[in-house]
Amino acid sequence: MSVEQPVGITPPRVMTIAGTDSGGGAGIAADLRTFAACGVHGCLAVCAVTVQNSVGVTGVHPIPPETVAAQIASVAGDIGLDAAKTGMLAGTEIIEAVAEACDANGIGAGRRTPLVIDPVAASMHGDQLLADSALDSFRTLLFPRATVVTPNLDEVRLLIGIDVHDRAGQYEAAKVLHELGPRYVLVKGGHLRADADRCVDLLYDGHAFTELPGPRFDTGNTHGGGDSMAAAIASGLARGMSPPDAVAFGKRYIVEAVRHSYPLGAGHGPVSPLWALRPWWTPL
Ligand code: PXL
Repeated sequence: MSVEQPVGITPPRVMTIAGTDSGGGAGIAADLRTFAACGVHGCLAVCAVTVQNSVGVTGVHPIPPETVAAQIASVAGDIGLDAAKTGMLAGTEIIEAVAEACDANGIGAGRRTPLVIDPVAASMHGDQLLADSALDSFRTLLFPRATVVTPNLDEVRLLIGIDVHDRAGQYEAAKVLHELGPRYVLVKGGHLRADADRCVDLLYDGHAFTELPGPRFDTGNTHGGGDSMAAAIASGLARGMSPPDAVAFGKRYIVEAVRHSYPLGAGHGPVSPLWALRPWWTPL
């Protein structure tokens, strides 16, 4: 008998720079499950700890900005990163620290490590996850560094003051957001009431628009959906896909995650980032 050799090889490495959700539905919990489902190794820089369940958020505790930056530098300097994404960043000081850490560690559009910015501002209950004063830092410090930004329509309204009610509004918002500097803008259509039976996301690269249609599911269990989609896009980028291919990959992924969403607690349940997991614990 000899000892066996393990068979693992290093997967693509992706970092989420985001907040925790004690209910395990959104934020870093969703991102790490998405990374696992997309075949990449997930690393994390915790920016805030939230106290929340399926009904709402009752506490937000930001991490010191220098600790956020140190997590990024520590991982980038040793493990290396093939993509990164941001989620809940809580406030201006953390956004500044993240922008500086991205520059110092080769993260951002045109650099070694592509960057997906999900401009998280509020939970689906309307609980604030970003200080109002931080919106400007998002626009000026993070958008110009982004490979892809992935706002939903609430975030579009907060960021650029455009209330989108129809497809034409989605196009207009994409153009205005692109002027803030990201390589690609994905204006998600999940909150568009005009689309009763489908959900059309719109990708814009400054020249061409691509509509990504998908089904709409009759469910309130979409907690963590935006996080998972951005994490899947970052995973696609880490796997070497072009941004349009990574966004299409993310769309395919999130449709299934919402199809498999489930009730949890008395409020909004989560999407299921691990929908693709084969249940190895049941008999084949
Ligand atoms: O889904 C947005 C989001 C991101 N990050 C954290 C959250 C939420 C929504 O509740 O709690 C930590």
